[in-house]
Amino acid sequence: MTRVAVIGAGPSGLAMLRAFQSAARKGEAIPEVVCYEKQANWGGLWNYTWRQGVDENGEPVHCSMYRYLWTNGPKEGLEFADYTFEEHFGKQIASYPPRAVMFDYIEGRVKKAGVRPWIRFSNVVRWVQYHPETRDFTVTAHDMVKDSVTTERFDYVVCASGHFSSPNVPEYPGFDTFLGRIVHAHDFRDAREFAGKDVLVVGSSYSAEDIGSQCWKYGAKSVTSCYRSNPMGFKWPDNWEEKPALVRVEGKTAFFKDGSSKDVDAIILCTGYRHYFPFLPDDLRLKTRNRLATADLYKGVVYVHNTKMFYLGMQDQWFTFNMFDAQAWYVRDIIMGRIKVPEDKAVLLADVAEREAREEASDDVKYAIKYQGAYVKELIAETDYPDFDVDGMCKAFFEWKQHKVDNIMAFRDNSYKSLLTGTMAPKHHTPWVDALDDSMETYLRN
Ligand code: FAD
Ligand code: NA7
Repeated sequence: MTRVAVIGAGPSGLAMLRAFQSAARKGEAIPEVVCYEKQANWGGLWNYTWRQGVDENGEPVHCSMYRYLWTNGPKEGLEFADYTFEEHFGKQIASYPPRAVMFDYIEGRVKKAGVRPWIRFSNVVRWVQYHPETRDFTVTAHDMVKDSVTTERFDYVVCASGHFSSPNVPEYPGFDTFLGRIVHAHDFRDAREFAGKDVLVVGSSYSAEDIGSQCWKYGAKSVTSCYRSNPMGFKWPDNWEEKPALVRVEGKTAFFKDGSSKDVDAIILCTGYRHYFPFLPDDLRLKTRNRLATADLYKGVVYVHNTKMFYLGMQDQWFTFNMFDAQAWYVRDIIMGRIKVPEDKAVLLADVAEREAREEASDDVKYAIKYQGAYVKELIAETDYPDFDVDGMCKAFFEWKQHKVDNIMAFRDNSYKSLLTGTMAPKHHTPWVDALDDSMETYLRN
């Protein structure tokens, strides 16, 4: 029997399981699927833990999320086409759910699909090897509950281990003698820790914006953010200042490229993440920057150097859950022989080069959103994943971008219409700045 190994039970890995399960439900013979998940539960980054550094097994903690995280884009842009928010919650809910609400939604679909028995939890994949003579793989994993290491044979490997977990941690002169706390976004958990403090946020992307906003919301005395390339440029509150690049720190003082300085109590490095696959040998390991057209992936999913190896969710992301679904359905159909991957490697490489060139043709944000929307459409056109209004989602993302420009501390108070059900989301009962309790119970009280 054909065997498929899936590494990771986050949204991407779960999409893979759901894709196979939906084929099985239609009466098709599917391969045996084994999903290895190093955490004790599913949900990937959305499976929140208070832990930092290493987990209960001494493994690097996967979670990069924090308490009080609400989605950074409208939920209407990430809705599963085969499982709507209304189906899950029995009603339409407001547009920027907190993490716990999102976890519940992610879990609802796979609970319904009944795929939990396919997952080996607390199983850390240690090594994957391809055997050219038998044209198959062995996957070696450590079961942390049984404390035993297994090696099993598979015909295909799908790597869905995520790429926002292994932090990129730069060092600046003076860090080793800084008289305060230095933490990377990956280890940031609770904004209340920084109440009453002067906080410096390094970076100018999503983590910098949101972690700075969290600290501000939960009572930081001041927020200073600094950018290496481009400022975020929002209309910040009075006690938030945006500065050019950090140069060095001395004692508690941070010095910036324009010669200015600021005394700070804490430095939060929102300096991004690395694609990191310590369990993969050179011939299988993806090496790419965080971008929309990942290196070496035909159709964004098939590893060009070994077409039995797949990667899900390795792109930088405007689209998330429904893009992972589009990818998973596509990979499923390759494995099940319905979609053929060209045998000529030059054709695969040309596909990658074309995607890269098209991405690089413009650095306009709307262009980038449409680019990824077109990619989602390209994949779903070839599978039976339910068709959905991708252009409508792009439009929602354009509006979201504008809402942030209008008021960065209030963009989450806006509502959107579901592109799946056509229902308008209710306005949330409390403005985001005042909503300090973000439990699921409180959020759903609309
Ligand atoms: P992950 O969620 O990272 O899941 C990967 C899984 O693989 C994990 O469960 C991990 O334990 C497992 N794994 C890793 N290594 C191994 C191994 N060796 N053996 C076994 N298992 C392994 N997206 C949105 O749509 N909206 C948001 O608001 C949003 N906010 C975000 C906020 C933060 C702080 C971050 C970091 C990301 C956010 N994202 C958001 C993007 C996020 O990437 C996706 O939502 C989603 O979690 C990606 O799913 P994934 O399955 O590809 O990866
Ligand atoms: P991103 O989006 O990869 O952004 C990383 C940021 O860190 C970006 O502003 C970089 O600046 C900056 N960076 C990287 N290295 C450095 C150094 N050495 N010094 C200063 N600044 C640096 O990561 P995020 O964590 O913000 O977002 C990741 C995901 O989490 C995202 O998809 C969200 O959904 C949540 P640059 O522009 O490269 O100069």
